[in-house]
Amino acid sequence: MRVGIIGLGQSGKSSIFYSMTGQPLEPPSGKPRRRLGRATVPEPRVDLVAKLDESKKITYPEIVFIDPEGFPADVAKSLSAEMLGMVRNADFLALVIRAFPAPAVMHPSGSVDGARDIEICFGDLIIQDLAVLEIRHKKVLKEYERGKKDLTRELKAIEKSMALLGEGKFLRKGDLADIDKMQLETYELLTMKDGIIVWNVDENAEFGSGGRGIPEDIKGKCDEYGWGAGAASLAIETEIMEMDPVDRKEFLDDLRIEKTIQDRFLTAVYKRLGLITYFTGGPKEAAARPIPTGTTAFNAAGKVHGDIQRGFIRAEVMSFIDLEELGSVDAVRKAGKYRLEKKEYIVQDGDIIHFRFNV
Ligand SMILES: Nc1nc2c(ncn2[C@@H]2O[C@H](COP(=O)(O)OP(=O)(O)OP(=O)(O)O)[C@@H](O)[C@H]2O)c(=O)[nH]1
Ligand SMILES: [Mg+2]
Repeated sequence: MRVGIIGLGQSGKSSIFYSMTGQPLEPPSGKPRRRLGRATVPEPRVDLVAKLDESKKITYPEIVFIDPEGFPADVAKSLSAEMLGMVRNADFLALVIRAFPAPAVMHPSGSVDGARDIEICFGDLIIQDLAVLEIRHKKVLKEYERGKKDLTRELKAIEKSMALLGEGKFLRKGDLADIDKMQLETYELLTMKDGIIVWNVDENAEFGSGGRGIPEDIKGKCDEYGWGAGAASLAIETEIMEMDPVDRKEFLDDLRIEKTIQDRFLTAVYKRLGLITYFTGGPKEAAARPIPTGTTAFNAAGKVHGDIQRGFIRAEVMSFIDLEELGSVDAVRKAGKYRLEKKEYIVQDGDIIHFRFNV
């Protein structure tokens, strides 16, 4: 799972990247580049799975963050094609919007106006998708006119999408049929992706909407485009990262912050992408594996290893709740709660699966 961070110059992109991955801010390299970092999702259930299986290694779910870096701040008044290219293969976008005044930090547009910046950034996502679709349209049309009539659907999907973008709509919110969306799947269109606006507020702001909260109209705007929105002070979050755990707890209590941006953000990504977690265990490794809701046992197997999918026989499944309650795999078996499932079985959150396969 990959999350692409985007935003205007000096909006707080590298600050949130630091809060999520622990990779500190670096002096600007002067050249645009992609920084990659990993965040581990807290998942205490895998600890119990590992304990019962005496696994040597525990693997927690991970989310990779992409921080496009090195764009000269004074020209980053909009999202450049180069920056957006760096997050094209992300599954989810985080758009950082500056709402903190801090006169010492320059704003590429000269003034702090979050609503304006969202307008600009959403517009840039639309422009980039239009550019991609225009190129595709030319190519597909040419082949279609040469007689490749099986391209009719794809051509229609492209044209419909271009019209929607032309009206200023995001493709995820436009009335594209599923079949059209399928035609465009490989294009990695930005406005098809889900995302969240991170409203980066002043560290001294008061609580509530317009202060340390997210203004109602901004929230409304995000709804309209099918995105989520949340407020955070990335300056405070950066400070939290630098503390040892004991001080951290006290600091959070003092500021009446219940959860850090890391907790909040990772939970939100899971929810919005409809991810659930299942587990595999064994003496070598116990792993928590995120998958989209509705994934079959067969496809889940494929994510562990191609061989396991190819040679799939059955999935042995028990649920984490039963294991926790009954205390051992044997007890789960005795209670008749250890099941054998076929390829088509839809994996549930908390399933502990042992794949039987033969290659
Ligand atoms: N006062 C204040 N400063 C902040 C806040 N968030 C970020 N900053 C500062 O703003 C500057 C830019 O933050 P970065 O996280 O580097 O922003 P960026 O979007 O990665 O910047 P570029 O990569 O240069 O486009 C840094 O000096 C931060 O310390 C905030 O909430 N309050
Ligand atoms: Mg940066």
